[in-house]
Amino acid sequence: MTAEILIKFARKGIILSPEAYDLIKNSKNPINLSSEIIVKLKSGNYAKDMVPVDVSTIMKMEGLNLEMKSPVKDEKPKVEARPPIKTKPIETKAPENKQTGIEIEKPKVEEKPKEEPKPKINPGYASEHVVKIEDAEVSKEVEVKYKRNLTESKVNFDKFKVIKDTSNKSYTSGEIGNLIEYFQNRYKKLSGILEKRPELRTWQKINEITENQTDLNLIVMITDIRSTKNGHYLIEVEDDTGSMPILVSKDNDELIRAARNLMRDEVIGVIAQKRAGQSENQLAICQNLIDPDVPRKDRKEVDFGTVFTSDIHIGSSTFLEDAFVRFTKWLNGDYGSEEQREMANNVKYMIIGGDIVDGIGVYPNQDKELAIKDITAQYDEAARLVGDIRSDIKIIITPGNHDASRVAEPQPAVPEKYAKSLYKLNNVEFLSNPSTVSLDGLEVLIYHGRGIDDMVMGSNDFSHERNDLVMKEFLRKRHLAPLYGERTPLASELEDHLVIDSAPDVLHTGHVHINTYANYKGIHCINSGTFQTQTEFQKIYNIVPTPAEVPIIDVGGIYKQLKFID
Ligand code: D5M
Ligand code: FE
Ligand code: ZN
Repeated sequence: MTAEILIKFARKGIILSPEAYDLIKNSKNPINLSSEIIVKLKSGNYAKDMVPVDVSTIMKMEGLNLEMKSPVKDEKPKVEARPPIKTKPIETKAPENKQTGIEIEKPKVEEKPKEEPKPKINPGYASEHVVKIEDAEVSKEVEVKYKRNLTESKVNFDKFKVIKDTSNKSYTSGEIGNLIEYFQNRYKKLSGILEKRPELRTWQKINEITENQTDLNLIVMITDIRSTKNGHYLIEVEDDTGSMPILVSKDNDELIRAARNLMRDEVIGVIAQKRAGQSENQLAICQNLIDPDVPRKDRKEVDFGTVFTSDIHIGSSTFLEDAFVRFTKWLNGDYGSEEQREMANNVKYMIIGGDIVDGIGVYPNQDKELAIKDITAQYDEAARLVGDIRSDIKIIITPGNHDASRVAEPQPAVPEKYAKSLYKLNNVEFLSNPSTVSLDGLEVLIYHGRGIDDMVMGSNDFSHERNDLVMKEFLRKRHLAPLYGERTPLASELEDHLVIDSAPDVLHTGHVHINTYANYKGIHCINSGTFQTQTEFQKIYNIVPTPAEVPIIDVGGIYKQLKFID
């Protein structure tokens, strides 16, 4: 916990006075309070370099949740510290079992920002691909194939495959042993990927290092990262046989840059040197850091279109129903220029990557912004709107943090009991978050995207706007939530389902409400934005959404972004 708080601040270039640290440590929820303070500092006029914070700075911050721990009963921290992957389970306390029933997310920061959001030009935004769907007259004779309830679909979906769906694969019994197995599994999967890298062909375990050896090739999990007084990084690493410290020297620019984005709990290859005669696990000097990374992929030349959506937030008073109806009309061939209707006619798949509804009780005072205050009624409304889409488009629905699934990831598919009316539509598939599908050979990894929040909080190099950079980092790290249990509650499973087992053709995320596009080694990295305007909660975080823009991988495997709003 101590290290966690200090690292959190250190990463943001904030120095705490010992008194300020004590104040935070003794608060009821130190990790949340730390996040609140960091957010406040980031939205204020503070210098980018080291910011000193003492008790009076904290006291001056309005609206902080500064509740102190009661002296009798200590509050259990939200996330248990990760046990070393080599230890055997002993009498440690079991982590919360997250899989029973629906959980409502804990209240988050409630304060207003001091500054108005500034309009920015976002280089991750795919402006050159944007096509405005025109408000063209469509003649009544236009042929609408397979309109719902009119004609039955004859489209062949034989080549559609679910590659990975974790909905029914929650084995966790909530024992600490599972948490160890979870991390051992993460290590095993990622070391399996790393050991194929030529630089790591001769890798060894920490306990195999001999006294006279100088060159070390290791595959390790990061336990701790600290910057030293002299500007070096000291990384504590472990494998299933032992642990040791590695120094990244400030004099190696390239390595220091790579080390900036290292995250606790990620698995990497380390090439390092130690002095001969120095005992096995003494400090070694880092020569190279190797990410698991993805191989380059060739573009799949598909003969159909796929539309990517997420964060529709049906039930919210800020849901853009008109724009969404324009989108469904376009899909049905009832809207847009002739060429645009032709594009719609080729669409075979539609993905809804989470937050189809706004849910209830997701953040404080959300009910004030709800048009529909009942979760089942929200899914009924979703079924009405989505049910209007022609029935020969296969619709894949995965949950987000606003849906009626457990909040811990991986999230099982939205349960039928809340979404009966959606389940009645025969062209809808419900899958987990994350999940992987093959759309007639086009492999799509769907992930709602809470891991993006963690990466934004965990590194100065990332922001919500440039979530395209975060998606690339996910692919390099081969993991969708590298920072265990920061903001993304992870269920302790026997298998780490957030490891990117195989390189997809498309990585589809949402959650952030900001459309971005990047192509990383031939992989389309797509964030599908939202159909919701800015909420009060997003104002706090200065998140300016890009609503009603729908990315499409069109015939030929070409990326475009369709705009349904002026
Ligand atoms: O997320 C909507 C937006 O709010 C998205 O840009 C992420 C941001 N968000 C959501 N939760 C958090 C937390 N806990 N910290 C920081 N930013 C957050 P939605 O899931 O639709 O509410
Ligand atoms: Fe959302
Ligand atoms: Zn979300």
